[in-house]
Amino acid sequence: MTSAPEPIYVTRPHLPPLADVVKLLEGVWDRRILTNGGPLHQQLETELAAYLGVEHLSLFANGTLALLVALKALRLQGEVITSPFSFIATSEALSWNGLEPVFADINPRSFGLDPRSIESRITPRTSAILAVHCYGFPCDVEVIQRLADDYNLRVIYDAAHAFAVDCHCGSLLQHGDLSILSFHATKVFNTFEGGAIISPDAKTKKRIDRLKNFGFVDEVSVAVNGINAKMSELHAAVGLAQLPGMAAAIAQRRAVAEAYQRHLAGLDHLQLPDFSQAAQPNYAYLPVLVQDDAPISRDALLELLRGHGIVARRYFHPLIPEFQYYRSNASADPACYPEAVRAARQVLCLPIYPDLPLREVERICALICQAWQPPAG
Ligand code: T4K
Repeated sequence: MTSAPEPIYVTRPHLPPLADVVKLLEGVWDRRILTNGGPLHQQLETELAAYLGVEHLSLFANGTLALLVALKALRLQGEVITSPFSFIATSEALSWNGLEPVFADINPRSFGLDPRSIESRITPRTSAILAVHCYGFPCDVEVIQRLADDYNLRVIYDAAHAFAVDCHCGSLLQHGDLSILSFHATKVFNTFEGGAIISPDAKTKKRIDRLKNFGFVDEVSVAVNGINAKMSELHAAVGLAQLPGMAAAIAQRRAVAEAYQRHLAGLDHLQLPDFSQAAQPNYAYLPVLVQDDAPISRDALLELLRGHGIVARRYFHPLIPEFQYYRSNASADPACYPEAVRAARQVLCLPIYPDLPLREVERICALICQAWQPPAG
C-alpha cells in the first residue's frame, strides 16, 4: 500500500543540522544552567544583534509575550491605533495591557497601516501607534514617525514577519520606539517558539529585561509588575545552531519567490507581491491577491489547491475586528478600513520555505494558470 504524499504546507520550519544543536546541548547538560539568562541565551542575544545590525536586543519566549512587554514598557494608556489586517496576537497584546485597539486602514501595496488613515483615527485618548510590517514589507516608517512626533505618540512595530529586512536606511528594526520579532516555527528564523524586542538604548533594554524576569532588580527588590517571558537554553541552542545558515536560507526563499513571479507573471487580476519595497527583503510569505474580476474566486482557488495537496492559507482572513472578541469594539467598522476588507477577501498566501522544491512551485503555478483558462468548449 502506498501512502498519500505529504501535503505542501504554506510553510515548513527551517531546521539547523541536528548535530549542531546536540553539540550545544551537551554544554547545557554539563553546566545544568537551563534558563534565566544562561550562556547560550546571552550568546544568542549578542550574535542576533550583530546579524540584524541592531544594538540592543532582548530575547523572549515568544513574539506575543515580546509584544505584551513592549507595550507595558512604554506605560501606554487609552487608545492605540493598529492594523485590522494582522494575526490576532497584535490586538490581543493591546487588550492584555488594558489598551483599546483602534483599527485604521492599510496601504494595499505594503499591507501596512496607511498614515492618512492613522491620522484620521487620532483622538485625545490616543497614546500610540502599533503598526505591523506585514509579510516583512516595510511600513511607511518616515511618515508614521512624523505623525507620531506631531501628535506626541509612541510607535511600536510588530515586526514578527520582518527578520533581517532592510529598508532604505539599514535595518527596518531601528524604527519606532520598539520593535518586536517572532521566532515561531513558521517564521524565517525560528527557535521553535521565541521572540525578541529591539530597544533604542541600553536603559530601555534594561527595563525590558527586568519586565521579562518578573520585574526583579535583584533578589530582594521588584521594580515593576513583571512577567515570566524568558527564553530557555534549549530554544537558544536551536537559534544559535540556525544562525549560520540564515543567509543561505533567505537566498533559497528568494529563488522560490522568483520562480512564482516568473510563472505567474501576466495573469490578469492576480496581484503578485512587490518585494522591491524592501532594500533587502526576507521572502517570509508569498501573498497573492485574487482580484474580484479574476476567473476564479479566492476561496475556490484555495479549495482547488487543497484538492491537490497544497495547503495555502488566507493570512489574514478574518480581519481582527471580525473575530467575536473584537466585534463590539467601537472602531470595528468596515467602512473605516475598506482596503483591509478587500485584502482579507482576496489574499492567499502560497507555500514558501527554503527547501520547497522548484518543481512543486511549477506544479502550483500550473494549477493556478489552468484555473485562469476559460473552460473548454
Ligand atoms: N504578530 C504577528 C504579525 C504574527 O504573525 C504573529 C504570529 C505574532 C505577532 C505572534 O508571534 P508568536 O507569539 O507566534 O511568536 C501561525 C503561527 O502560529 C503564528 O506564530 C504566526 N504569527 C501566524 C501568522 O501563523 P497558524 O495558526 O496559522 O499556524 P499553523 O499551526 O496552522 O501552522 C501553519 C503551517 O505551518 C502548518 O500548516 C504546517 C506548518 N507547520 C507549523 C508548525 C507549528 C509546520 O510544518 N511545523 C510546525 O511546527 O499560526
